[in-house]
Amino acid sequence: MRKIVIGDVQGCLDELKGLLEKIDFVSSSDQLIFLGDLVNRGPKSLEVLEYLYSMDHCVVNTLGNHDLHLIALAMTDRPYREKDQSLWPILNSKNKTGLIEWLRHQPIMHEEPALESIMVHAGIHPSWDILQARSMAREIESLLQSNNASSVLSEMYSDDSWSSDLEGASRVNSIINSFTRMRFLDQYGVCNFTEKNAPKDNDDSLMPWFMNQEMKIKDMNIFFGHWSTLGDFRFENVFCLDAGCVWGGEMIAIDLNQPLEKIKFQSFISK
Ligand SMILES: [Mn+2]
Repeated sequence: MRKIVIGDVQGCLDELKGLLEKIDFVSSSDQLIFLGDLVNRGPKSLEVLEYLYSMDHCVVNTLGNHDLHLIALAMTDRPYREKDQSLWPILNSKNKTGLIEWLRHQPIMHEEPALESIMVHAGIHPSWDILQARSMAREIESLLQSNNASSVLSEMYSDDSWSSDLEGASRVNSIINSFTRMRFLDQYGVCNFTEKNAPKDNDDSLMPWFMNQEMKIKDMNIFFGHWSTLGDFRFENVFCLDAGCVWGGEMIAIDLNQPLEKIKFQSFISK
C-alpha cells in the first residue's frame, strides 16, 4: 500500500484530480494523507469535500485553520462573512451534516510510525516532545468530537501562544493555534500569527518554529502545509508541502516510501 501525502488543496478539485492521475492513484490500494485546509478560497470546496468523503476508506486529513473555520461556521452562530463565500455552498448543501461530521472526526495530528513520520497542518510547538504532541492532539480531537464542540469552536478565535501556565480556553486555543496556524516565533518564544512571508536570512527577530533552539522532535520526519510562501521546502527532518496551488502555484504529493521524489501539479489558476 502506498502512503501518499498531499499539501493544501483549498478547494482546487481539478488540480487534485490532475495530481492523482499523475501519480496513478488507486483508491483500493493507496492511502491519501492530506495536510489540512481542504477548503476555502479555491473554486470547488464543496466538491473537494464530497469527493474525499466518498473515498473515506482511504483518506485522512490533518485539520487546518480553514477546515476548523468551516466547522465553526457550521456548528456555531458565528456570522458568515463575505470572505467566506467559497464555503457557502457547503453550508447550504443538503449533505452539510454528513460532510461536517466527517471533517470534525479527522485528526489534528497523524502518525505513520513504521515510516517514522508525523503529519500536521501548520506545525508542532518546538517545546513539545512526541509524547506531549500526541497528548495535545488527542485532547483537541476529543474536544472537537464531543457534544461540547460548539463552545470550543465559538471561543477558538484568539491569538494565544502556547505556554505551559495557560488554562481553560486560552490553553485550548494555544494548542489549536500551534497545530493549525503557527509559522514564526519571536525571540521570546511567542508565536507571531500575522507574518506570512518566507523567512528572511537577515531577520533574527522572527524564527520559523522548526528552527527554534528548543525543537524537541528531531528523530521523525514532520510533514506540514499552511505556509505557501515557504513552498516546497525542507529543513533537516521537516518538510513543507504547500506550494500555494490556490494562488497559482503547485499542488505537491509525495510517496512516503520515497519522500525526496516529489510529484507536482501546476495550478490552473493564474497568478
Ligand atoms: Mn492554513
